[in-house]
Amino acid sequence: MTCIHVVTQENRALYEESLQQFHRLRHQIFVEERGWNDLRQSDGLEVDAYDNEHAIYLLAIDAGRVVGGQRLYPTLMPHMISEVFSGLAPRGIPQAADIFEWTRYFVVKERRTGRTDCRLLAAMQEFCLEEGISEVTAVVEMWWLPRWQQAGFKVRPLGLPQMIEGQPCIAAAIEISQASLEYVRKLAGLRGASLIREGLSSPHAQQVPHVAA
Ligand code: A1S
Repeated sequence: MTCIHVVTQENRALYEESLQQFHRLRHQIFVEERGWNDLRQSDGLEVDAYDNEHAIYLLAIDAGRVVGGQRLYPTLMPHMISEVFSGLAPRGIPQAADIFEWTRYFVVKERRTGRTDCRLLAAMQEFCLEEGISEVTAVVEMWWLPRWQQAGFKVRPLGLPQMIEGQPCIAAAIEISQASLEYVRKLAGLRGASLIREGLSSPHAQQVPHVAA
């Protein structure tokens, strides 16, 4: 059975093998499948500047195998929108202790039936609600907008779309709410809380850094 595990600096020692799989899958999916060649690494592991002690991973794991994943990162730290894509948010980049950036979202090919996807979306809402996170920001290709709408997410564009590597992309902020969680939980066929927090003191928020912008 697939479960979504929360992995942070605090419990990563329990998940070294899963994290290795996650980075390898990121390379297979983002570099080899999606063609994001700037991310190519000779060791076949996709690791970037934000894979550090502040990153929080929500990993979909089935019988020891990572089948999907995503990353959250504090916006009070320099992050992808502030450092690379600031032009997509011309009226200001949302940065606060309760706003996290959402990146590196994927489901492995064999699980692309929508179910693992909905579980990952529900996990993101559930984790953020539990941690007092009110919004997540993301840079996405435009096809995410109807997907989020179908998932019941409330989305606030941070600017107009721009072409990035031949694809129209947008920066957006997604509201975290009980209503969104309940909506996507139904789509995922979940009745209640679903996150595994092995080896973590709960809630995690005390470890989330409150760093000056
Ligand atoms: C940053 C993301 C942030 C959120 C953090 O009938 P279809 O096949 O057309 O239905 C598809 C499309 O409508 C759309 N879709 C998926 N990939 C697309 C693409 N590359 N271009 C245009 N539209 C695309 O979603 C529908 C369902 O997709 P799916 O793959 O059949 O199934 P599933 O289970 O919903 O999985 C969706 C995801 C996006 C998770 C999966 O396709 C995936 O992991 N893709 C590779 C990783 C990726 O591109 N991640 C997003 C950027 S990270």
